[in-house]
Amino acid sequence: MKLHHHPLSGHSHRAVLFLSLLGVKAELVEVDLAKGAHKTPEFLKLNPFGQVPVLEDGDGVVTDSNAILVYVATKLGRKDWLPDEARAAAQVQKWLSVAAGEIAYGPAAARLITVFGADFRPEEVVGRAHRILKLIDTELATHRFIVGDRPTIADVALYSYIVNAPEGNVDLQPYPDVRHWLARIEALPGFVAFTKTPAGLSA
Ligand SMILES: N[C@@H](CCC(=O)N[C@@H](CS)C(=O)NCC(=O)O)C(=O)O
Repeated sequence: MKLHHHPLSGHSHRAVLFLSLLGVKAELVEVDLAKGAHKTPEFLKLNPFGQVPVLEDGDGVVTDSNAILVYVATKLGRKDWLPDEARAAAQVQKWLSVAAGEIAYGPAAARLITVFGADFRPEEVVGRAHRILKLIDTELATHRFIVGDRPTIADVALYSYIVNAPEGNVDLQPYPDVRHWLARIEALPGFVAFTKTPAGLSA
């Protein structure tokens, strides 16, 4: 497998982290976003959205971080990471939606302002980040991972932009259960960290 990624992209980190947790040796290809390498005709053939991450597997191409998590777990038959029992599967899907929704438009967007100069309203995205972090903190008070006592791809999808939320001026101090959960993910065999940037509260 070949993964096109960028080291400061949390969406890319989801895929890098999951491959590493599963012990899958993938070739990592860094896409130079600053130089617009993701908008070249060659890259747009791989992903017409012009975004990382992109996974190539033989003749097949999978785009979108959460789709990559689903693909890799399914291909490797890892029902521990992507359960097929109805209720657990629905729970995993719910949190993947949160990762693509409130997390992308909350802590990820807040970090885009401070790290990449994105033109979002800080009060709006930081407020959204705190609303979802409070809900996640409450959820994690009763179980070790987001869908129970074992990690799933939902934890991987949520992790990257939450751990680096302080870079977007989103303080994690009010969320002790979130901080303990981050530490539990970091203790998993094969864990690889998301690159830190001295920005926001992390400066
Ligand atoms: N829904 C996509 C979003 C991916 C995404 O937003 N990637 C960013 C980097 S974190 C990107 O490539 N941005 C460049 C652009 O949109 O032009 C996913 O989950 O992979």
